[in-house]
Amino acid sequence: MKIKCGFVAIIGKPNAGKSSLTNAIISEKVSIVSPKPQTTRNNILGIYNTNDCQIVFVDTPGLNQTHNGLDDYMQKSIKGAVTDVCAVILAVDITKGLTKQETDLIDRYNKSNVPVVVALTKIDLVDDKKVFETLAEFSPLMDKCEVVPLSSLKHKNVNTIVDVVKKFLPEVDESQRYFEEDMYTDKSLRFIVAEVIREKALFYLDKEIPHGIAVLVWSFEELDNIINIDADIVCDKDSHKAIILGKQGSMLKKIGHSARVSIQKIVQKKVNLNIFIKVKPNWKNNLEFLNSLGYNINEI
Ligand SMILES: Nc1nc2c(ncn2[C@@H]2O[C@H](COP(=O)(O)OP(=O)(O)OP(=O)(O)O)[C@@H](O)[C@H]2O)c(=O)[nH]1
Ligand SMILES: [Mg+2]
Repeated sequence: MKIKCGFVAIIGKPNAGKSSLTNAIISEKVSIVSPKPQTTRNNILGIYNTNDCQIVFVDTPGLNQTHNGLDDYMQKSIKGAVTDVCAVILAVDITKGLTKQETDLIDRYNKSNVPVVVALTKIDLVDDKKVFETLAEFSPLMDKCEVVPLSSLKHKNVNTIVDVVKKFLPEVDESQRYFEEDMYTDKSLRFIVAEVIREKALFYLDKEIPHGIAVLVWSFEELDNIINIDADIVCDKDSHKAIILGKQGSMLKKIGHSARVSIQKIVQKKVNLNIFIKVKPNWKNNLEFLNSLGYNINEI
């Protein structure tokens, strides 16, 4: 049997709703989401499988300036994600509107014959009038891209965007699926657990601290009825360590509790989670450490 099969990159500004859209399409927590920009740090595959197609969505970090080794890696990841894709989904937050950066990108992909589908995200936050006005802003670009207004939160038009990108995929023999049909991401459970801890830390911590941390799961022991997990939250400075710990460990407790609840939902098992805080100055420029986090610097 023939199926539609291929890769589709999801790109856009930080906080545009790329990871939320990935999760909504896949109906699993593939990629972490937070109100803070620059949540996603590497390309994460969300694999959409049906009888007649396999679409490999590549969730990417937000388009941004680079200041250190990690930023560099994040921006290179985006470039890597858009090579050899059948289409690009450009996420545009409707509450922020269309900017020159996005119209330039649409032009650039158009010139390289890469189909662009704009996901106009977060429409649940605006009224219909705003949706129509924003769609009108796209009218000069209508021969260069398709636009799907959607809400990942309310699951509105999420299936529509899947149908739209599907038509850009080649038809191949069923045996040519890139991944097994029951796989929904390329990431290991260990990586997902580390990301969930980081998501909770991003949620509870403020200012520059969320962007200065990394999470390393260094022990993952799955027993019959429980999973024992040991992880480090790594930060840059002693002063950050004190904040992450909180008064009498209260902040770390909050992060640990909500991470454990989320992880238990994913693994459908009881979880014993121990989190430690380590200070590692300048870790964002430490390539060996970045590799140990699962950011495969050498692969891109
Ligand atoms: N109301 C509403 N909020 C949304 C929707 N989609 C995303 N968000 C919120 O927007 C914020 C950013 O969402 P993410 O999915 O993390 O955005 P992202 O583009 O992956 O961000 P980075 O990884 O930082 O580049 C979060 O607070 C989400 O809850 C939506 O459809 N409706
Ligand atoms: Mg993201």
